[in-house]
Amino acid sequence: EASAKKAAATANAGAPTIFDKIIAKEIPSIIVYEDERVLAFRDINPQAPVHVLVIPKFRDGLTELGKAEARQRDILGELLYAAKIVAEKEGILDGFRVVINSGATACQSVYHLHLHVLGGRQMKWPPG
Ligand code: DGP
Repeated sequence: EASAKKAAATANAGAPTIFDKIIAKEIPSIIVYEDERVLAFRDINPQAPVHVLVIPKFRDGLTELGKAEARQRDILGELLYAAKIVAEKEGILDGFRVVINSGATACQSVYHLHLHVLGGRQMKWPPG
């Protein structure tokens, strides 16, 4: 299992991030949903009563949405559908927000693509 984890990490282009350790369960997280390719866990710094991050388990160069390639369309769709499953599990299907910060100008801080699923309160628009 350790070598499989190492192989998966090597397949990830770009510097490792804290999310690699969360995927490997080397650091704890509160997992809300998980399948073979997607992991969803609670954000450590929640901005709403529900704040869950949805990430690909194999980053495969997907450091940020702005670097996505056509071959990654399937995983991008899976992440979005996982966001819906998270919203359903969390009981916020009546209204929730999905955010992707792509790049420093958008305040992205972890360079492993992730969707923020936010809800459980009245959201405002425009976002900051
Ligand atoms: P962004 O700014 O879009 O790159 O969001 C990164 C999010 O990751 C931010 O909301 C905080 C969250 N985060 C960072 N480190 C950890 C961690 O170790 N555990 C968890 N659960 N969330 C983290």
